[in-house]
Amino acid sequence: MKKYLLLLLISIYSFSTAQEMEICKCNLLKKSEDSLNTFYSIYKFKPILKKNALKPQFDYISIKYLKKFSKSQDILDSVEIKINTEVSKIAPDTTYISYKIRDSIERIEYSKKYGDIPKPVIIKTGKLNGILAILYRTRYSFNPKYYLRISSDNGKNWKNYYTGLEGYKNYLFKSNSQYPLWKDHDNIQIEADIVRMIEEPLFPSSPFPKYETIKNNALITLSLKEILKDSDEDGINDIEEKLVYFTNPFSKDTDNDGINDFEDENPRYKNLDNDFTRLIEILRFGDYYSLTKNSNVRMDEFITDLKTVHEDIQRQIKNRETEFKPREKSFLDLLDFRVIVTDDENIRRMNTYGEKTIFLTSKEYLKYLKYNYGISYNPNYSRILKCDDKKDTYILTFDGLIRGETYIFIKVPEGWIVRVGSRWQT
Ligand SMILES: [Ca+2]
Ligand SMILES: [Ca+2]
Ligand SMILES: [Ca+2]
Repeated sequence: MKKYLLLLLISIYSFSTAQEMEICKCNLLKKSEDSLNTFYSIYKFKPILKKNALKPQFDYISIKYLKKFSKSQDILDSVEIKINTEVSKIAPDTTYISYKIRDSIERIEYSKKYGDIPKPVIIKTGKLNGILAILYRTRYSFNPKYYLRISSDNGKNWKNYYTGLEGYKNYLFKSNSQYPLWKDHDNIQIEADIVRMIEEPLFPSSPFPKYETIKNNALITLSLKEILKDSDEDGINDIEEKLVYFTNPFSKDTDNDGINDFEDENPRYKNLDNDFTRLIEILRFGDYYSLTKNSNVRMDEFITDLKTVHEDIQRQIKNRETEFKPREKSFLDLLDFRVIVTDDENIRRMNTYGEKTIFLTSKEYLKYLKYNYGISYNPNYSRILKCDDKKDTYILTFDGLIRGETYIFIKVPEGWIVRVGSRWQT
């Protein structure tokens, strides 16, 4: 009788454990600290203190406050005005048409350039003793970054320098500043509002963060000595290598693969090509896993065939480009990148198909967040771990901006059987 009771208890217990645990028992995953889940579960957004926002972020920055200053509310975004004017002429529920309008106006406006920088992103230009400078911001809407582009030969050649500053963190540079950009040969200056984020973006309900202005009359001076330092002359200044890319500021080619840090789409890790990298590439780049046998969109179980993964993904990308014509590439596109957080060596070395990607370990990511806004939208992969109780079976968790999944992979002669164990979505 006792024996039956025990059996009954065991069966109740195993029935109530999570579905993926039935397929895969993995102690390492339970103990693992490389998933950011724990980090997110205790993370709570808190605005930085006002007094900290007022402190200069780096020692090459100095701030003074002006009696007479330009007002940021007088800055007109001429591209947005043009778009709104055109969109207001159509029926309110035609999202697709308004998207088309936005796209066509942006294509025209962003093709107007000063040097090689599209005019809409330029904050201010200046010339001193024949040296041209452009202060501009990148287009990424969550964390636009401020850069300086400089030419000593009247615009023939330009060099690019990250200022270490992100839009809104904590300076909103003013394009209507009355002060000349060059303060003197060693310093540039720009008027700014000092702001702090008071509400984080929340997807998908409120995708834009909210800000509060703390001071509206600052004049920020940036000392060029630090900003112009590009020790290894790979085109990325030391500040950006240290704070953004986590590449080696003293090596042109951090991962030693023959491609220089600036052009390398995965500058920190040499690409690998094995069954694991191909599998992750299918999950990440295969359109809705369509590179699989008998596949429906987002099936919970499918078999991957690994032989032609690279060619298949490339073909999908080509097809997409004929459907949606990509915009003319500008210099700004070269500064665009993604961050993927993972402690898995194979995932860090996957092919990224033209998407500049910075792979960071979970530890590095916490450092990255000190200088870059990034909470909640950079995807995180756990390590691919072997299940303790099954042969050739592995488990992986993925958490992204609006969805997350746990995968179980089983190695079979033709490729992998992939099971989606559990899934969340906002
Ligand atoms: Ca460099
Ligand atoms: Ca470098
Ligand atoms: Ca390289």
